[in-house]
Amino acid sequence: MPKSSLSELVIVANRLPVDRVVDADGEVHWHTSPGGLVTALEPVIRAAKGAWVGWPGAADIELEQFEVDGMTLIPMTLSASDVALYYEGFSNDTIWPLYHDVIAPPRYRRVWWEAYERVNRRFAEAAAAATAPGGTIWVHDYQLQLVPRMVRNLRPDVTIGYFHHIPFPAYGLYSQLPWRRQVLDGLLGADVIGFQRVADAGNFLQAVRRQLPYPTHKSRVTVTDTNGIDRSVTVKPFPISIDVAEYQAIAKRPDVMARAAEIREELGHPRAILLGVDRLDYTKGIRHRLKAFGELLEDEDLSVTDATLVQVASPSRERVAAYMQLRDEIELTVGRINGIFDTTGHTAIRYLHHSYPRDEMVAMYLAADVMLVTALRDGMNLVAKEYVAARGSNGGVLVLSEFAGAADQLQGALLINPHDIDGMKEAIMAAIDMPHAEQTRRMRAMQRRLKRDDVAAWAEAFLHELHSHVREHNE
Ligand code: GDG
Repeated sequence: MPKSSLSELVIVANRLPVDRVVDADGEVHWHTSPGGLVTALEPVIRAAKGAWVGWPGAADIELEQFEVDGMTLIPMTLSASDVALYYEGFSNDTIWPLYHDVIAPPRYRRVWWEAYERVNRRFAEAAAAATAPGGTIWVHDYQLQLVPRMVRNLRPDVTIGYFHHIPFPAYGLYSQLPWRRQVLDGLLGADVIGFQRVADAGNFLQAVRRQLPYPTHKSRVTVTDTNGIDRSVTVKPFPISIDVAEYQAIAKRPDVMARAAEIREELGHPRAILLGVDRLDYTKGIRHRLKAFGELLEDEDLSVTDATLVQVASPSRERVAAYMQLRDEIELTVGRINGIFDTTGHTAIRYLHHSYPRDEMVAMYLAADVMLVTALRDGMNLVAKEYVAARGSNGGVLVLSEFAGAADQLQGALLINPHDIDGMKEAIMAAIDMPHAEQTRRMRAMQRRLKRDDVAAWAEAFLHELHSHVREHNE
């Protein structure tokens, strides 16, 4: 890259923030995907003439770097074997289950680890080559845990941040990882390491104390680099959020409100619509949710005219065996429950194995009286925050797992332990029966907090910490 086009700020994430769109003439275009991360980072990236290093999402795509909405995108090519070993293997079949409290058994395979190292190195090299002298590199998530150290070795002049979107497990589980020291050392290449929850940061610090000879004090680790020089690393929680104003605005649009009314009508106007929106993932507690709802119908606490559960389960990681098995189990359970309880006019569970446009998701949030977020373990869970933002003054009840990071901020929810099926059943009934005044009181409190702590505030807090860390340690 010519020196003049080097960037002051480079984001490194597994995925580029764009979707590939093929128009009627067969021409390929790239549109920024409307995720919260892009929205939050777009203004900062634009101001810094920033770049984003990532994978376009399909194997063997070779692309030159290109510009979208004032951002330079630097696409990384992954071969079919890289996808199978680094992405589906080590990232999604080793780290993902291990870091989510081994809900599914993690598989430890040396060829996957070797591919993970190899691909992390290529991301690090691309980021190092794109960054201006003294610039900033912000690495995202569990697919790229080795990148901070690799970048530091290549570019000791740059400031490096890392944000971890998923949980960091307790030491007793983390210690299973055959490459536990290498991963900690990879992360400690950063100046600031951000986690979702206080507990995640605590687990990480505990793992460092048990595995590495570096002293820790409060939220600091003193790392001795290979050059013998001591360096301080800050480890802190930065709970991520959503673009609250954007969700509020969509929810107020007449077409979206009309669509919400239409959804209620299509479902036959049950007394209560319950909603679940998740990637089809074993961490999300979809089976536990179905079990609780099925038992409420069986016990005759509810009937299909009282309540319908709409479950959006968007397709995810479909080539990983644990996900194929989960899909079979969920579809079997939904079929059983519907077979027993459906009538010609009403369904117990409307199961939707699709992805929807964001407007349609917001219409569903508006149509739903009760939102069920029953994750067994979840870094944050943005769906919970989106529901709260979209509701405005319409009331509605959020039933939220205490094992989702969002539970730390959304205290007005009915908090549950999803392993306790009886407790979940009670919370669902309490949600359905909650007086409207109490619903709005709880919603308002959550909305106030959410408005203050939106995704822009999150990005600002992280970058502020990163820059003050550097000032403190260079003076
Ligand atoms: C990881 C962590 C952490 C889902 N289906 C559709 C759709 N979605 C959108 C939701 C939401 C996002 O996807 C999912 O975010 P979550 O936070 O709920 O969960 P993960 O995908 O597991 O995300 C998580 C997050 O990273 C951020 O740090 O919170 O803990 O696991 O925005 O609305 N969007 C559309 N159609 C769908 O069918 N348009």
